[in-house]
Amino acid sequence: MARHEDLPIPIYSSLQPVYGDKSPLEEAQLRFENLKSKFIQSFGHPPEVYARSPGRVNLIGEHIDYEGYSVLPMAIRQDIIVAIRKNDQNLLRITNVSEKYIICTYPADPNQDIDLKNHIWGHYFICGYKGFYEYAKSKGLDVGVPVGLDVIVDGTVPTGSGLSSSAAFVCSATIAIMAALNLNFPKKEIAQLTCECERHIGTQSGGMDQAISVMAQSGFAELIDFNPIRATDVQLPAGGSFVIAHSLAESKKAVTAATNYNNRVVECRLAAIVLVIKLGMRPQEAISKVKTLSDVEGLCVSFAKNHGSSDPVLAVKELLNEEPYTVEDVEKITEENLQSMFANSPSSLDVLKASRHYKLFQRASHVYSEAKRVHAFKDTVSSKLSEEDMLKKLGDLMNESHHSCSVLYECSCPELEELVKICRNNGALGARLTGAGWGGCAVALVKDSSVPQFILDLKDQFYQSRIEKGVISKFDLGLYIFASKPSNGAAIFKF
Ligand code: NG1
Repeated sequence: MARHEDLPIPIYSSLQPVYGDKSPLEEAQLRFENLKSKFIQSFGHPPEVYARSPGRVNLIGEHIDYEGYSVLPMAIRQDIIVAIRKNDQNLLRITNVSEKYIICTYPADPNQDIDLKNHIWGHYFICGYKGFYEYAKSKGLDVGVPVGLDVIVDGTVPTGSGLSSSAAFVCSATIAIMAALNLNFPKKEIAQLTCECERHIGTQSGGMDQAISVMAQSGFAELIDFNPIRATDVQLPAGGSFVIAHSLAESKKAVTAATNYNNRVVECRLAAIVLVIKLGMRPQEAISKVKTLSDVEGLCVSFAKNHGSSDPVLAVKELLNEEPYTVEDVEKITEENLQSMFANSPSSLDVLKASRHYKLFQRASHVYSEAKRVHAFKDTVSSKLSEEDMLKKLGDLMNESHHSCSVLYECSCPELEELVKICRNNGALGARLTGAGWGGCAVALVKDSSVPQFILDLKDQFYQSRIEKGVISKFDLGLYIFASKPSNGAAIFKF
């Protein structure tokens, strides 16, 4: 049987296979009807085809996808739907059902530059448009002259929440563009191509979000491996639920890339290069060959073995300084100017402009230990432990992951720390930030039977004061805290 990543995106003529029945189906029917009528209002004709892609919650494996390590997310039911139709105006006209989002118009030109200094929501559609034509060119596909498109978007994934609204949008946009041209490809290719699409927004995105959004299977979390991309179904234990709770601090990943997300990508690369030089590789060779910490893990493990361990963190402890490295410290070891080392990557040069110190020891320790926790999580789920012990062990791994993200990777924030603590104080078996961090959501593992009380306790202890201050309305609470079971991946609808 073909693995599901080898299959194309499913095409359905009804909503039921994706949205199930009862209220989720009714809610989806309303959204699609609304999308269609707004499309007709805006463009004077109905859409030809629709694509949807879900957000995700990462259960474990944070900030390691871009280092080549496996991660373990699941899709959530919140998604982004794109309705689309070709036009003969040579324009990309992108609208949203919510009036919060301005109408964006771009030329139908895949070679246009995206104005990164001016973050507009429609840019994410252009990421998909550019990426699709680059992919077609690299494959030698004849897709004709670039087409104009009329587009309307409806999203339920909260933005800036660590639930990957950006990837859900880039994936649904790219799949809609393909569907408008009657094209479809194996999911693993779409996962790779949409990851590359999103890099047009200026973050050095790792690929987890696009992979799970495209390849998710209802009822399963997925172990996502990279190089090549693969998804393996992971059946989560019955009796436990994952509750997602928003810290109400918005994580502006694209805007803060130079000091946060991309900064960590650069620090990991420097850590990998310094480690491998300390292990004996010539600096020039290290710079040209080594991109990620996973590239040098084998050498770190050999080093550890000579010291009676198999843990690459031992090499980090022995070979890297705990004190932050200055630019001069790194350049002395690498015998190369950092500006020239990253000359081909404008977003990395922005990192160098914004930062004079690099915490190589801390970042590498996080990455190697987090990579191990992902496999420990997967092994625990498939072990013969009793359900009680299994849930406890999974919770412990989530707590360890949060500690590492917070202390070593420094991607938490005060609101997330408060929220995670409240989750644990109210019976969560484990709780951690999820996604890039610096705001956004926490995910807590809670016994099924305790979920309703847990949500009430969080409401009292975290959200009530924020409702009173007017940060959120009590009527919107369901958008900020909810339990989630693993949902379906991307789909195309032709009615
Ligand atoms: P968010 O910001 O939660 O969508 C980001 C990256 C992931 C991964 C996580 C951290 C994008 C689109 N996503 O997720 O690839 O690196 O941070 O684990 O950049």
